Amino acid sequence: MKTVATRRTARCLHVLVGAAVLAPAAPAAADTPTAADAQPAAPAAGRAERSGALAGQVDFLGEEWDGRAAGSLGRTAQAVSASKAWKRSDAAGRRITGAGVGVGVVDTGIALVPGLDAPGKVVNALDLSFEAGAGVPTGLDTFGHGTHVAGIIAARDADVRPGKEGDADAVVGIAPDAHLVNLKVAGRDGATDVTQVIAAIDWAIAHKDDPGLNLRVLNLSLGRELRQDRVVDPLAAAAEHAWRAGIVVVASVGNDGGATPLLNPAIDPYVIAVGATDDQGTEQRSDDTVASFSNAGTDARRPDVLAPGRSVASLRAPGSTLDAAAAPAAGVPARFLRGTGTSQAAAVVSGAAALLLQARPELTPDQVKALLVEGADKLPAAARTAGVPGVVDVAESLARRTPDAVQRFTPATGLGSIELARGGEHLVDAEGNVLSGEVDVFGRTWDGASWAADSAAGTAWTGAARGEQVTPAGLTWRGLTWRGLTWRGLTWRGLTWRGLTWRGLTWR
Ligand SMILES: [Ca+2]
Ligand SMILES: [Ca+2]
Repeated sequence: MKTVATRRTARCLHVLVGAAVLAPAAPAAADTPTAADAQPAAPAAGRAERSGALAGQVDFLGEEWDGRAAGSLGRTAQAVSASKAWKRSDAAGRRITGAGVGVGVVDTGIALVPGLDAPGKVVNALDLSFEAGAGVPTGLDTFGHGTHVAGIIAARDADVRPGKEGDADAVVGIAPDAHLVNLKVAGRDGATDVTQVIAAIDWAIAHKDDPGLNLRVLNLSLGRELRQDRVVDPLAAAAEHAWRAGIVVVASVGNDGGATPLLNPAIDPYVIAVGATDDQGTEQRSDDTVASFSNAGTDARRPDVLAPGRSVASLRAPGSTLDAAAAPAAGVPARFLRGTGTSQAAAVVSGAAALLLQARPELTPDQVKALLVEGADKLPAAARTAGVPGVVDVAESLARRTPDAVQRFTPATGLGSIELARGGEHLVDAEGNVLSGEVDVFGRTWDGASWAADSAAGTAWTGAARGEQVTPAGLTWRGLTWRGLTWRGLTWRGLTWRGLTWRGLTWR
């Protein structure tokens, strides 16, 4: 893992994007929670990698699919009443399944596996990973996190006929007819620099209205510790810029649990901060609780909503890092993995936001957030506990009148430190060179003022032919060309990114 701790060693050995605790290869019968499954916050067996700002877990699920089982996508869709929403229609008479709404996924890429392989389902928009141009197909998920997230948001198997999304054997995500905009920022190791994430957010702002894209939601199943006032933090500012551009930003609160503050950018008050519920491995909802691993935050900032995050079944990226960590044996055919974490919960909410936006395309991000928060249901066990948000109930949100919601927090300037925005997590190359300080991923001096102006104006990216399917070739972000080939010639401190090796692992 190319991350090192500069402070608080115990919890800063992080993969930088939507990391996962890599559980040992323990066979897990489908639908039977494993020991590791039962304790999401603490890796159960001796060899598990504490790798995450968003440490999560994966378990092998196999070929079986029971859409009524705990943790299944079907049950997850019921838990947030998406399955009810699918039976309703928008003003044009189309059923509400997310049709026409684009959801940007800033993650480890997306594998075009069944469920995500329909024409137009995934737009391979941008690949800023170190794998780009290095022999890995553009946008391919070699880590396994992005595909899992994408499946939760918008999977749809080809054999699921319209109107049959709620069938028990239907493999569908929360918004089965939404399309996904693949914004890949990390490769096989799951590591990325904060400037890569910011660049991806900037891309979404600049290209949200490209023909066919209609990018209205941005899923950020990632986060870092906030180490400076969010009003100056560049990552928080990027998220706010997207929000003000009309994009609903959905972010995971983090998997450290307890009173841990929300991660950045979920901690930004504008965005939708999503915590996870634990269904206790049972189908009934009466025993559901806030997941122990879900950051509760502080009085200054709590999660906005909750959604299922325990052992959520979704699509597997064959041959990926998580796949190898979760599969009981190499070569075992399987389509599904179960993932545990607030990454999964955020994906559920991104799907729910897409449903709302199909039904009412005129909604502002503030209104989408208000509708989701107001419609949410208190968990039975938490009904009288202050500061515990409700579980998304998208059917109720759809039934509510559009509120006159306008958030008025102090806007972020983004003029703070890019180094502090890394939250103590750094890329490290094979020679031990650490990417740190007031520089971007190219090692160039970070100019916060000019970046903030470009980002807010949606002009941080140039050179892309709008309306075309975009690859990094020829694209520039603030004067930097993000062509895959340039990675190999990178000369930052003699860095050869392709030689990156896993470092800084902690096993426990
Ligand atoms: Ca339950
Ligand atoms: Ca409700």
